[in-house]
This record gives sequence, structure tokens and C-alpha cells, in this order.
Amino acid sequence: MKAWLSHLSLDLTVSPSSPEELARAELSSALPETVFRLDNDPSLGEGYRIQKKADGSFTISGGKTGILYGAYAMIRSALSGRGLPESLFSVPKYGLRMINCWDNMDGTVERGYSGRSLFFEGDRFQYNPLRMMELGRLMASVGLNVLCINNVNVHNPAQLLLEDFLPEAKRLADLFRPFGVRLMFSVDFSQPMRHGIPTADPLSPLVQDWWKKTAQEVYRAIPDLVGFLVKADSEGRPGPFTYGRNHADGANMLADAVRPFGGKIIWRCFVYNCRQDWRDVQTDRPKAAWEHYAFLDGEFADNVILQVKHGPFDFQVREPLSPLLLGMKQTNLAMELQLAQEYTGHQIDLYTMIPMWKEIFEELPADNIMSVAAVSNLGRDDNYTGHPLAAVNFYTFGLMAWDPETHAESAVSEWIRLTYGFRSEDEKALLKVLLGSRRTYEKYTAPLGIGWMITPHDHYGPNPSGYEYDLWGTYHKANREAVGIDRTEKGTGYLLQYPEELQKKYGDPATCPDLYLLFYHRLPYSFVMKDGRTLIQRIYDDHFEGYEETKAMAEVIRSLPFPEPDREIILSRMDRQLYNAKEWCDIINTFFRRLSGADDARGRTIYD
Ligand code: GCV
Repeated sequence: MKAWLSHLSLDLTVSPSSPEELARAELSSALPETVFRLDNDPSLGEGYRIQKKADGSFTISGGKTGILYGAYAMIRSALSGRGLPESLFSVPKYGLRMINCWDNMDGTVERGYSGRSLFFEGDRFQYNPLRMMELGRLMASVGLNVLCINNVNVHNPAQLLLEDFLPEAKRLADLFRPFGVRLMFSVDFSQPMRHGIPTADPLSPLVQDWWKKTAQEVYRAIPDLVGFLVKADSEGRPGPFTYGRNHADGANMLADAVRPFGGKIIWRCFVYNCRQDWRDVQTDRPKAAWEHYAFLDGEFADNVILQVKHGPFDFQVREPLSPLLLGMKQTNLAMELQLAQEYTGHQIDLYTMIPMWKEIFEELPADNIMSVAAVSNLGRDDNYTGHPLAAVNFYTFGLMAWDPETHAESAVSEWIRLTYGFRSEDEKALLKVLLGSRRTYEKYTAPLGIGWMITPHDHYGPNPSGYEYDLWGTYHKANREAVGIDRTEKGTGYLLQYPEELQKKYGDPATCPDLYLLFYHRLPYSFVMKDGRTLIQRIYDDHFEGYEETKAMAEVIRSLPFPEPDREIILSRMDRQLYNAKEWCDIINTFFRRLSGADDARGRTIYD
């Protein structure tokens, strides 16, 4: 990540005062030979237009931040060897392009794999202003414009973010502003109760007044704050359900409080029963979000955005698109992705996300999806992302949030060029490894869409039955004959939450794509797949292949001329990935062999 920035020679100790000034300074330090005219055209908003003139100079037109995005587009293009575009017009597809940090004020980061918090330590703000500007620049360089600095699980004393810490928060917002990055805060729904109000009931005038007064103070300090991010009634967080109210009651009350200031409420839909009894076969966790929200379609205020995780579970390696993203047509929606590799290798295993995002964005039809968010993978480590190659996910998320049509291969090669400047064969070799890394990880972990065979709580490494008798609603129910959950109308009925054509496609194992088979169906090990293999053989084959591919990947990685300190970090993490892939492969295969009694048709070693 830093490596990409190191191509830009602008000295950030002289802090820019506006996006336009920053654009001018970046262009003249990165491309000193070229003449640029910056033309303020507010009608273009965040978009930009680039035009080459007959005299060889370029005009970049755009609104306040549009000019800045245009400047970075030029710089990325020139430094990655594509040359300067002679004519280009670009506008972002999504209005809010957000990074959600899960940072706690004690300095820890929930699901953070890159060191401690960039913003907090010892229950207070503690940050390096230069790094903040570097982060602002990283975000702006790929078009990201919103930063939520604190965890959606709001722990003490971050509840106070709204009050005691306001002067500090204001200073931080001031640092990010020239980069076109606006802040957002996560808030605790029960916050009024820490201020002598006896309830957090959204219909109580006392509560409503408290939020209005608080919003006023916050917006006085930070007039361009995006608004509040809320996790309510989820995994133990307080919310409207305590008072017999629904989530429209809760979100709309907060929306009223921030409306006078142009603020928004980003309300997360990650709501499910996290105290399920594994014996209960009626409840099916993926159904939960739809059951809580679909009937409220059209009931949310116009400054509320429902933020929906891309899949119905929780950032597993493979999940179908959440039905809420397809079905809530009268509601503003944001889709939430996760850069932090919580279930996908902890920034130890290579896992490049853009191929997965391409699949997700291709299925997103609705125009009511106005924003995208990603859970941050950043931390205080020197390289920001722990694993230097995990930075490709941050970079390409920005490009995709701006333009979901972004070509995966070009985006990843651009990042490699800007970061390492390898000669062409090395670039190609790394590109292949990065683009294939998600599929490889998928092969050696839980099979065919079933998810959750990971070590509980920590979420790294295999434990096929770790979540099987737990409270979280994440079961595979493997026995001697079969594995998977029937989510068709004959089973839990989850599939009925989708439009009819998808019900048809996924409802029949013969047409359901293989990689989703065990998400939607309960099938015997002897089930014959489209290519003629039995289900059990496919599970064995995928796992052996996943490990073999990891070995091949390691060979390539070892041969590449990464500079230090990246090289040492990359190689040591690659060794840990190899170990992890072998553990997964052997444990999953042994687990299924012990249950099914089936031998591998190719006679490879599966342990007794
Ligand atoms: C911030 C999962 C994670 C939690 C996270 C939660 C969420 O359950 O394991 O750490 O909490 O998702 O998205 O709210």
C-alpha cells in the first residue's frame, strides 16, 4: 500500500487546504512535464472530464472533489504505463464509497489483522497526523469518500465519541477534508441512557430530544459528517426491539435528528438470532434479515440507508447475494463487503477479492443500491494491511465502488505495477497467483457453499464441527449419508425469498451451480454431479487441488523479486498459508471419509 504511495513524491507535511489545491500539487509533483488546467464545474459533482488540448495540455473538469479524482486517474494511468488518456469522462456509480473501521478506543481492532488501531489507543484518540493524511490520500487516490472510524460494536468509552471527544474528532475530520473524505461515527442505540434518560425507546420524546440536541452539537463541530452508523438488536447490541418497536421506528427517529444538517443514518441489517438452539430446525439464519426488514420496505425515511451484508450469512467464502439487495425496491440500500479477511485467511493466506466482487456486482440489479461499504483491513502496521499483498483488496475495492464494471485483471495489474513495478513476466506470474487465490482458498476450506467449518470465534483454520452444536445458527448437519441444508420450499423455505427465476435456478440440484450446492441442498455423498463425479469425490478432489495449488503458488511467490521488508513478510506468511492449507485439506477430507466411509477414487492419502 505504502509502496503505491511512494511513487507520489508530494510532501504531505505541508498539508493541503482543499481537494483542488491537493490535485494541483499532486499533478505537478507526479507529472511535472505536463501542463494541466483545472476547471471547476460543479455540475459534474464527484465526476470528472479529461480533455487533451491541441497544445498538448490537459483540462480536468469536475466539481470540488471531481477534479481530485480526475487528477488521481491521470496519475494512476501515467505511472502504470498506460499513458495519459486524451479524453475521458467518469462518474462514480455509488454516492457513498465507505470504509468501515471496527476500531475500539482501547486500541484494539475487532477482526483486525494489521496491528492496532490507526486512530485510538488507551481509551482516547491517538494518531499520527501524517499517517492520517496518507490514509486520506490512499482513499482519494481510488475514489473512496467516507471513513467510519469506530467499531459498530460500540464499546465504552466510544459511546462518548459524540461528546467528550468531539474536539478531537473535529481535528481528525479537518485532516481528511482536503482528500474529499468525510467521517462517520458508529453510535450506540442506548446512548441516551448514559445521560440520565430512563429509556432508549425511539418513540419517547425524551429520547428524540436527546438525539436532536446531540446531533446539533456534533454537526456544529463537524458540519460535513456523513452521519451515524448503527448496529442495533444484533449480537447483543441494544435496539428498538427492547421497546416493542421495529427498525423503521428506530432508524427514522435518528434520521429526524440528523436531517436538519443533511446527515444520514446508515442502519445495518445484520440481525439474526445468535442464541439459536442447534436442535431447532425451524429457524434458518440466512432467512433472518428478510424476515426483519422486507415488510418494512417503503417505511424508512429518505435519509436512511439500510446497509446489507452481501450474503445472507456473514462474509463466508461463497454465499449467494442477500435477497434483501434484490427485493427492497422502495428503500435506500448500501451493500457491505469485508476487506478484513475474517473468514478468508486473516491476511496470512492470500485472498484477492475482486473476482468474488465481480460475481456479486454482476448480480446486483437494483438502482436503489446507492452506496457500498467495506469493513476495513487497515491497521497501524507500517504497510497498513499486515500482508503487503492484501493491499490489492483495498485498492481494487475503491475502483469497484467507483465503477463496478472495472476489469478485474486490469485493476490487479495496475496495482502490481504501481506497487512493485515488476518486469512483465513477474507481473504476469503475480497476477495469476492473486487472481486465482480466492478459488484456491475456497477449494481447501469448507466445500461447495457450506461455509462455517472454521475454528470458532477466532475464524482461522479448520474445525469442521466447531460451530455444529453452537448458538450461532451455522450448521452443516453432516452425517453418514448426507451433508447440507435443504433451503428450498421443501426445506427451510429460504429460497422463497428470491425472485422466481432464481428459485428455479437454485431450487433444483441439477441446475444449481456446483459451488452453491451445499448452501441450498442436502445431498447424499453418492449424488452425481454435472461432470459425473460423486459429491464425496468432488469434496476430496477440491481439497487435494486446493493444497496442490497453494504449493504451486508458494513456488511462484518465492521466485518473485519483492523488495524488503515486503519479501520477508510475504514469505513467512506464505509458509503459514501452506501449513494452513494442508491442515484444512487433511482435516476436511478425514472428516468426510470417517463419516461416509468412501475411499478416494484416486487412492490419495486420507487419514483414518
Ligand atoms: C463487528 C461477525 C463478526 C463480528 C462483527 C459482526 C458484525 O459476527 O464476527 O466481529 O462485529 O460480524 O458484522 O457486526
